[in-house]
Formats: sequence, structure tokens, C-alpha cells
Amino acid sequence: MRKTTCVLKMSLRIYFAGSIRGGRDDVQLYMKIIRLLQGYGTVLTEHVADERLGAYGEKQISDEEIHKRDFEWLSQSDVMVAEVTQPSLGVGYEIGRAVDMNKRILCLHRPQPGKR
Ligand code: 6K6
Repeated sequence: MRKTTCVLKMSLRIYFAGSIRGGRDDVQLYMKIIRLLQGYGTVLTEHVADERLGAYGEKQISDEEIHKRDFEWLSQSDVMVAEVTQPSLGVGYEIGRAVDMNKRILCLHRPQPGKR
């Protein structure tokens, strides 16, 4: 008798949010987090951890195009993971939009002395 094994592997679409214009101090940490998240599915926003992307962001596309593209990715995503230690207006905005869309959201924060 042949035995069939069915392996169900969940593959999530993950929207990772991290500071760009808010400051790039944690960019290497973003890459480590993204590598871990890739074990659970596809990270739609891998560019957030691109070390070549400075605090001025991507120059070849307009702010409007960036917003449209990011919003589409957020709509398509199953979950959001946001690193919020480095304060960022954009990340705060994205979390607000994700709340509005009823997305599941994980915020990561490293406690620091003198900061809440
Ligand atoms: C263009 C010119 C100057 O800065 C830019 C922005 N470029 C961006 N490229 C891609 N994603 C962006 C950009 N700016 C913001 N975002 C999105 O907002 C990312 O998905 C990040 O999660 C978040 C970062 O917000 P800020 O306020 O720290 O930039």
C-alpha cells in the first residue's frame, strides 16, 4: 500500500516597515529581521534593508509612485512587521493604514535607557 504524506507549508506575504527618512542607523538589523522573516514567506519590501538606500530614499521614482506601490504591497500583504525603535513618520503612517485594513501587525522595539 502506498502512503502519501501531505505537507502543508504556509507562505505569508509580509510587509516589513523600517525607517528610511527617519534615519538609517538600524539598516543592518532590518536585514537580519528580513532574513528571518523570509523563512516564513515573501518579504514584499526587502528594499527597506538596502544599505545603498540612504535617508533620501529611492531617487528614481517620485513620492507619489512610492506611496502607490507601498500601498499596493500593504494591501496584498497577510501581515505587517514593523521595527519601530528608530522613530519614523512613514512607519507610523504605514502602521495606521495597516490598522485600518485590519492587518495583523507585529511591532518590534528595543528598550533604550532614557526613552519610552
Ligand atoms: C524619496 C526621496 C526621499 O525619500 C524618499 C522615500 N523613498 C522610499 N522608498 C521606499 N519606501 C519608502 C520610501 N519612503 C518611505 N517609504 C516607506 O515608509 C517604507 O516602506 C518604510 O517602511 C517607511 C519609512 O518611512 P520614513 O518616513 O522613515 O521614510
